[in-house]
Amino acid sequence: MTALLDKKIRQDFSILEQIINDEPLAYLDNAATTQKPKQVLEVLNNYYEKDNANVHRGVHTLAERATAAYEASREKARAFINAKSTKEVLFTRGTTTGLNWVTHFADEVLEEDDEVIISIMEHHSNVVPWQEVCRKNGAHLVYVYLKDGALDMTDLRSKLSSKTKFVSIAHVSNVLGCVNPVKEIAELAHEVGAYMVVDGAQSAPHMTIDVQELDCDFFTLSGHKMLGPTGIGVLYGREEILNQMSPVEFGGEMIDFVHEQKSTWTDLPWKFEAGTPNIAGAIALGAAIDYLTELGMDKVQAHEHELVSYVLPKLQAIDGLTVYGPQEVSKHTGVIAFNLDGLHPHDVATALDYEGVAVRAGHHCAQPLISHLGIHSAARASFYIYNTKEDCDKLVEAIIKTKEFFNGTL
Ligand code: 7TS
Repeated sequence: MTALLDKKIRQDFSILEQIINDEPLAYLDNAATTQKPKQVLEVLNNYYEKDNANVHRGVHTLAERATAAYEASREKARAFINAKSTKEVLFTRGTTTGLNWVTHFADEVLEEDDEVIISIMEHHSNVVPWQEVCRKNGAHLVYVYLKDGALDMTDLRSKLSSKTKFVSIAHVSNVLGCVNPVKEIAELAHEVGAYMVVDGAQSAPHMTIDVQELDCDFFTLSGHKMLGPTGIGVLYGREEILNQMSPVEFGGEMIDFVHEQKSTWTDLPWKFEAGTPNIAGAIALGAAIDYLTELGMDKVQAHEHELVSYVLPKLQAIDGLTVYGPQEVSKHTGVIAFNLDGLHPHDVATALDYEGVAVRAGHHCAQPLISHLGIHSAARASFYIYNTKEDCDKLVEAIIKTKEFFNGTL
């Protein structure tokens, strides 16, 4: 039992106590979204029951409380990723919004024949906005491919040039489960004068993040993948860049002064937060950050590593089962995508659900990767702080049972 489970954290997640199809639930779809502990739900509820008011405008007590709690969460998010200043921490709807805002900046910077480098393993939210901005500006989207189930750094080096203006890479792949060396890539990107964008949707929930150490220009995360509610996330941007960058949305909250024909913008970070923000979401994200910080991100990572060390060899030993991404335990995070020979992953996921095991099946919003792997889809188990070795055993047993069932009937 790891230090995390000694603290009996499962008691904080009553949703996990459910019986699904006569079986205790093994929730292994954490890369899609994580469950929320009671501490986060209490903060959310408490805000609406006691402090609900709009932020940055009222002088009454509730408005002051709401504003203070909202801005306190920004400070928690700043500390969580070690940004220099809260000016660099923008609240968004999530990673997708964050990456769209970055490509809005790219739209102001890119010129014809410039290049944007991404990898073949990117989530659609780190592909489609770049496709659009490249198409509009006559720039080219250049892909880095794989080696041994992970990013091919030789390929990346060979594609960097003075034409490269942005490099945008997932810190952790939501399919391959590999960790990309984004610090090293940021250094290479900066050598050719390019901006470095890190999609941290699958890393921020699972490891310590230090944007200053990574030396990236932008970093995105989604609150719902790290115990927080949906509809809230963070875009980190280097202050000098955010100062140059135009706001993406216009309206209330983000202005300094509005004249009849033109307006001026307020300071960072509010210049980017037009309209009433997701106040409750931001405050609850702050509670999620408190929860994770109290556990310790090193312990979170160690716990998941222990689960992967336990389950990956068991999965690899199943005849006819292919695990995607790196095969070594040391290189694989708690995202494990797989296929069973001759079985459609949707059938596998449905059969696992009969056993109370929740996994995702499909293209995982990474169609370029899925095509590159020469498959149509995959099943995926993904782990988090509240998962146990019993969950791992349930997964393995349910897969073996599914295999035997289909082999017997096909
Ligand atoms: N980037 C990566 C690497 C992701 O895994 C996801 C979501 C996103 C970006 C987008 O995050 P959002 O919060 O804006 O939606 N990934 C998944 C997944 O793997 N299954 O469901 C959502």
